[in-house]
Amino acid sequence: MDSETFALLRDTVRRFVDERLIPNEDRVEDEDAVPEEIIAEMRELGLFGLSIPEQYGGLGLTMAEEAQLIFELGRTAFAFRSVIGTTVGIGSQGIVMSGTEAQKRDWLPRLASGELLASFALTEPHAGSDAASIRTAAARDGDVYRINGNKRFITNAPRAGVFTLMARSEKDVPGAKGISAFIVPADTPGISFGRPDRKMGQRGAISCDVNFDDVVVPAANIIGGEPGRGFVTAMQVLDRGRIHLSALATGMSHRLLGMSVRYAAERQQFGQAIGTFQLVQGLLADSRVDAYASSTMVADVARRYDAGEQVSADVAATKYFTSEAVGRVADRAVQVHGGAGYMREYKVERFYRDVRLLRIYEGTSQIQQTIIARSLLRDAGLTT
Ligand code: COS
Repeated sequence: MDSETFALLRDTVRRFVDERLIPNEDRVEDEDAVPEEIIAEMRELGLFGLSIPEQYGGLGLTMAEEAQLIFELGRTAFAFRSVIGTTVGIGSQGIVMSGTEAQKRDWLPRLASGELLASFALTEPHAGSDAASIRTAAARDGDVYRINGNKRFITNAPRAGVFTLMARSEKDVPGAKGISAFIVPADTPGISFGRPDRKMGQRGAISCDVNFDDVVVPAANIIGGEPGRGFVTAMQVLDRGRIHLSALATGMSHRLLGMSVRYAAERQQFGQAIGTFQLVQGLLADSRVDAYASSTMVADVARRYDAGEQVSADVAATKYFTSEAVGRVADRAVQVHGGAGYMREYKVERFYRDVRLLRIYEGTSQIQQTIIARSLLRDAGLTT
C-alpha cells in the first residue's frame, strides 16, 4: 500500500476509534459483547483483512503498518480489537506464512472479508507455556486424520468459522517435531464448546474450551501439506502476534497516560491542580517514559521484522517490555485518580484489570525472558 493511502487508512481508523469505539466502551462493558453493528463497520473498513495479502482480498499491510493500526485500536476497550485479533493474527497467519496455494485460495479471501473468523487452537489444559507438550491427537486414517482432544482459553472460538489447530500427528515423536497444524472448519461434526470463560477483565472478548471428539479432516488440511511442521508454524505465528500485542499494549499506555494527565490538570487539592505537585508529576513522567519507550521498541522491531531480520528475541523483549510497561502505567493511572481510580465508574479501574492479560497471553513475561536469555546464550556459543 502506498504511504498516502496508508495515511488515509490510519486516519480513518483513528477517527473510528475516537468516534465509534470509545463512545461504545460502556455498552460493551454492560452487555459483555461487541455490538453487531460495530462488527459490521469493522468489516466495512477492511479490518479483518489487514495482514492478508492483497491477492487474497486483504490489505496486505506490512508489520510496521499493522502495528500502527493496532496501536490505534489499543486506545480503546480491548474487546473491539479482539473481534478481529485472531483473524488478523494468530488464526490466519499459519495459512498466510506456511499454507499451500490451494489452502490460501480456499480460506484467505473469506477471512479477509470478515465473512469467516479464524481462531487459533494451541493451548490445552496441560499445555500452556510448554506448548510442545500438547496431547490433542491427530491419527492418520487413510486420506483423513481423526482428531481427539481438548483446547483451552480459545479466543473467538464460538464465533470462529475455522480453526488453526495444533495437534500431535506423529504419536511416536515426542515434543515439537510430532506436531502438525491443521485447518479445521468449525462446522465439522464432533466439535463442541465449553461455557464462556469468566475473566478478570476484557469484557466483551470471548474465549472458551473447545473439545474435539473424533473430528475428521482431510489429510490435505495439514498447513503446508507436510506433517511435523506445526510447532515451527506456531512459533512463527506467535512472533508476529507478539508484535501485534505489543502495539496494542502501547496504544493503551498512551490512552492511560492521556487520562492521567487530564485528571491531574483538572483535579484540585490543597487549592491547586494536583498536577502541580512534583510527586504527581513523577508518576506522569514515568508513564511517559514507559509509553515512549514502548512506541520506539514496537516501531523498531516491526521495521526489522519487515526487513526479514531474525528478530524473535527482540520481539520477545518488546512484548515483555510493553506489556509490563502498560501494567505500570495502569497502576500509576489508578494512583493519580486516587479513590476515584478504584471505582467502577472510572475507566482506569477497568483498564487496570484489562491490561493484566497482556503479561500472560501469547507467552508470559517469563517465557519472553526465557526466549531472550536463550538467544543470548546461544549467540555466546552456550546451548541450554
Ligand atoms: N521461529 C521459528 N522457529 C522456532 C521459533 C521461532 N520463533 N521458536 C522455536 N522455533 C523452533 C526451534 O528452532 C526448534 O526447531 P529445531 O529443533 O528444528 O531447531 C523448535 O521450534 C522447538 O523449539 P524449542 O526447542 O525452543 O522449543 P521449546 O519446547 O523449548 O519451547 C518456547 C520454546 C518456550 C519458546 C515455546 O514453547 C513458547 O513460546 N511457549 C509459549 C507458548 C505461548 O505463547 N502460548 C500462548 C498460547 S497461544 S495464545
